Parts: sequence; structure tokens; C-alpha cells
Amino acid sequence: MGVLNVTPDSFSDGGRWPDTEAAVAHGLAMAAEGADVIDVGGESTRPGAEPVDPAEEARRVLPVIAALATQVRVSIDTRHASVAEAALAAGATLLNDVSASLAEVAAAAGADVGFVAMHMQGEPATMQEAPRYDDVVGEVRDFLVARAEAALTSGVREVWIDPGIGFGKTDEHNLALLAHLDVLVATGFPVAIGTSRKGFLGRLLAGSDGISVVPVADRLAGSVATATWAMLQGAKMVRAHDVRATVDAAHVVAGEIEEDATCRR
Ligand code: PMM
Repeated sequence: MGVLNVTPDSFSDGGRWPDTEAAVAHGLAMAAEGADVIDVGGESTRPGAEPVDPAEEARRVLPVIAALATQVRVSIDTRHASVAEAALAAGATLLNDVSASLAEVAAAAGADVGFVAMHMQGEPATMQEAPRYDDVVGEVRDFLVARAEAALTSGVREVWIDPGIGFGKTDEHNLALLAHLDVLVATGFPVAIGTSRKGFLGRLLAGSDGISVVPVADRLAGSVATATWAMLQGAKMVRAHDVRATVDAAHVVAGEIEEDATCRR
């Protein structure tokens, strides 16, 4: 899943695709690099982000979705029902819901529309202030299974679960979820996960040289390492900004030799 944030303020790619044309070109470039799904988002959910008016969010994402959806599978990354409805009507076929509360919108949009239930503790504006769990892995699993089962009951046929790395979680919580990803895989629901360029990698990689956080641009190795780990644990979808490197990792994990191995580059 390639990330396409059409926001002025997302933490790693905010403001990079200021107009529809540039955003669509980047989405197609990620598809050419091997992304199966392009995840279009119009509201930053980075820690501390302020909510965006759904009308503004829709204005940002709809033309991009309409242009991409004829050529590649598109997911809509939103927590607003009105945006989700409009995005699915514009051609998106996967609802990536960081609030895990919009399954009925996906169900109403048709049999070919899938749903990703992601776990978040709290709201983006405040979620990193004091995340707290007694048993992060068990609590996240139980929440996701309940939401996924409710989605099936409401009629969605394709239901994913995602632990929501960085969404109301300390670094220790994120690492525990990664270490025990097999617990989510064992639920039987396909697991999606996003570690790409996230803050915990910046802190993990910082070391003792006085740099407190490694900048976003230097988190590629950490992103691919965690994506590889997740795929080896059984995750079936990874959300990534650096698509080519992540797809290469997926091929290595799958042990595939490409039939036309002459020149992908
Ligand atoms: N992370 C972000 C946004 N949407 N959706 C899912 N399913 N999983 C994630 O981990 C996730 C997400 C935040 O990252 P961004 O600001 O780079 O989009």
C-alpha cells in the first residue's frame, strides 16, 4: 500500500503534492513501482494534528481518487463518514479507517469494498500525551477482533486489522506490537501495518551521538526492516512511502524469482 497524503501537514510527505496533477503522478509512480493499492488521505493524523473540516478533506482527495481509480486500486484514509462515502462513490474500493468505526459505510458502498480497522487510543490531537495499557497486545487484539467481526456482520466481505503503530502508543507499545504481531495474525483476519518513517524509528535509530531523533529522510532502513519483519510474521499488507524498496523486500520475503528478471530498473 503506497501512501499518498494530499495534506499540507503530514509528518513525512505533507505539502509535497500540492495539486491534483502532482498527486496523481506520484500515485501512478508508486503503482509502477509495485504498489497494489494507493492510500489517499486528506487529513493528517500525525500526533498533535488538528482536525480538518470534512468538506476541505473531500476537496483535497476526491479529484485525486477519481483520476487514479481507473488505473489502480485506491483506498481512502479517513475517519469521516461523509468523506468515506464520497471517496467510495468516486472509485475507491478500500476504506482505511483509523477510527475503526465506519464499517457500515463500507458495507453500504457495495460488495467489492473492503475495510481496514485500525487501532487508535484517543484522538490524534492528544493521543501521544499519556498512552496507557495493561496489556497492549491483548487489548489491541480484542478491540480489532470486535471491530472486524462487527464489520463482517454489517456485510463487509474483505476485512483487515491494523495495530495502528504510533496511534496512542509509546515506543515500548509499538515494539511490543511488532514483536507479537503473530498474535494478530493468529486471529485469522489479514493483518495490515504501517511503520513507514514513523517517529519510533527516528528515536530507535538516534543512538548516543547527541542526535535525539533521526530525521524522516533517514528512516528508510528502519522502515524496510520493520516492514520485512512484519511480513515474515505474516502481515499481508504494509503501508509504505518508499514503495520500491518495500516491494523489493516483499519479493525477497516471498522468495520469488521474477519470470521476466531481465530489467525491472
Ligand atoms: N498511519 C498513518 C495514517 N494512516 N492507516 C493505517 N491503516 N495504518 C497506519 O499505520 C497509518 C494509517 C500515519 O502515517 P502518515 O502520516 O505517513 O500517513
